[in-house]
Amino acid sequence: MVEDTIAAIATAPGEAGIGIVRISGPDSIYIAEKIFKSKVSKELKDYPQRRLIYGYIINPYDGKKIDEVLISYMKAPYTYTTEDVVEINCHGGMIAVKRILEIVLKNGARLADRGEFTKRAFLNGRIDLSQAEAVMNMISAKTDKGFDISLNQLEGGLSKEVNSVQDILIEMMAHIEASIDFPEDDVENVLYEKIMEKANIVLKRIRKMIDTSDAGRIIQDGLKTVILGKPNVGKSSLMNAMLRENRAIVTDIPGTTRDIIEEYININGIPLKIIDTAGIRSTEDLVEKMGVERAKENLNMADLVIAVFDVSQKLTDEDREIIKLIKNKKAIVILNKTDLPEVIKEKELKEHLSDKVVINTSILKGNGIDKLEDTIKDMFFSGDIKVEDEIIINNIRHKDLLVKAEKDISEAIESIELNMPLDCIEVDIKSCWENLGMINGETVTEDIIDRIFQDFCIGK
Ligand SMILES: Nc1nc2c(ncn2[C@@H]2O[C@H](COP(=O)(O)OP(=O)(O)OP(=O)(O)O)[C@@H](O)[C@H]2O)c(=O)[nH]1
Ligand SMILES: [Mg+2]
Repeated sequence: MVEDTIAAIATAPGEAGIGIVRISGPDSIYIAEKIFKSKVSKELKDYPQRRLIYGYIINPYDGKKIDEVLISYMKAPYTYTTEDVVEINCHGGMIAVKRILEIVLKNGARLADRGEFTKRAFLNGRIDLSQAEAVMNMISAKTDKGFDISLNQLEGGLSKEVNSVQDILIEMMAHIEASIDFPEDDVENVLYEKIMEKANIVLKRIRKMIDTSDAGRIIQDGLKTVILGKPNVGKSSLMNAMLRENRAIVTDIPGTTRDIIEEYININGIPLKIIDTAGIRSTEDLVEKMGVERAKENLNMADLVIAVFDVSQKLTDEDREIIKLIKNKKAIVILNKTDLPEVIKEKELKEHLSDKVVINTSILKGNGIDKLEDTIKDMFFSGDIKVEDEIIINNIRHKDLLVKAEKDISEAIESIELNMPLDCIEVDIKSCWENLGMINGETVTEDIIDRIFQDFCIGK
């Protein structure tokens, strides 16, 4: 258990109805008693816990009112951190929360580090590491589905699966240990068979989790979609049409967009992180040149490219460069400006783009956008993803560890096939167990824990 008492502003800065200052630790109720004055001249401890109590925060040194508040206190261990917790609901905005935090700190609390409340919940054993990480993913979720996946993890969905796979690994190690200690008790062949069977189950279950990670990442961060094309073909117009607002500047001057513009949209339930880029061309203009470089950099990390061409203009070298750039990418080709007389023929372009879906649009007239949106959905999600009853990996750290665990168990299987000595096999099984343990925090080191919580927001 931690000895000191921490405090932080738990709500986001800015104008709002209320703000919340949260205190956790052994002194939190004592501190609250010093600075709180109820409307009906009772002490804080005269009220039951877990109730909102109306009154004032006062400066205990001069008795001056600091704000009108609703305060509640919750006693250990049934709290977020498992410690005594006090929450002060005060007026929103910058001033009230800051004043209250100051007075709380002056009376014995220490300013909480990032994620320290959740870290305490983890260190005190209320939640495991994957659940703590789920909390952060809920806060940073960009979509409803992303939120639901993390909610499932917070409720222990992922932990349960990881623990259960770990249990199988422990059984395997126990079998091996027993036969090393009492070699005459078990017929070796039977043991190898038994271990093999279990190893295959472990492999299957780890793979099943890994298989969800692409969808999980897309749901969490959005499908990274880069709009690419030479200048003036209608890339920014497309972005605006998909966003249904005039986000990017559109003009008939080639080279209008010079930096990348990123926005989140939801298309048929799929979150898209859509990125408009500077038109690709060789240019002497330094700013535009950097924009073109950025466009190409973004291309490398894209899940999907929407390549836009202008059918009213002849195919140029710039178009050909685009065709080359998207060759090995998941891409949809847009033939835009079909309201104008067609100069590029679809057939001609299709010769270069054998495998790509081609959609005709007139963004100006609003034609073809629906078809584009349907195509995106079909490309990435054939079925609907049900997040309620499925474990979906939406955290890159978890995915990396699962991949390591997969490698360990695959190596164990290989060793079993080769009839390697039991203690060799056990090494891989143990490593697999350890890698899984880093997901739920069982085998994780202090510096990794610190690093994980560094990414949290203040006050959580
Ligand atoms: N006729 C016609 N004009 C269009 C269509 N879509 C876009 N435009 C026009 O084409 C011009 C360029 O559009 P933008 O969206 O700025 O093109 P861009 O590809 O973003 O251009 P850069 O940012 O310079 O690379 C604007 O005048 C648009 O109104 C279309 O379907 N038909
Ligand atoms: Mg543009």
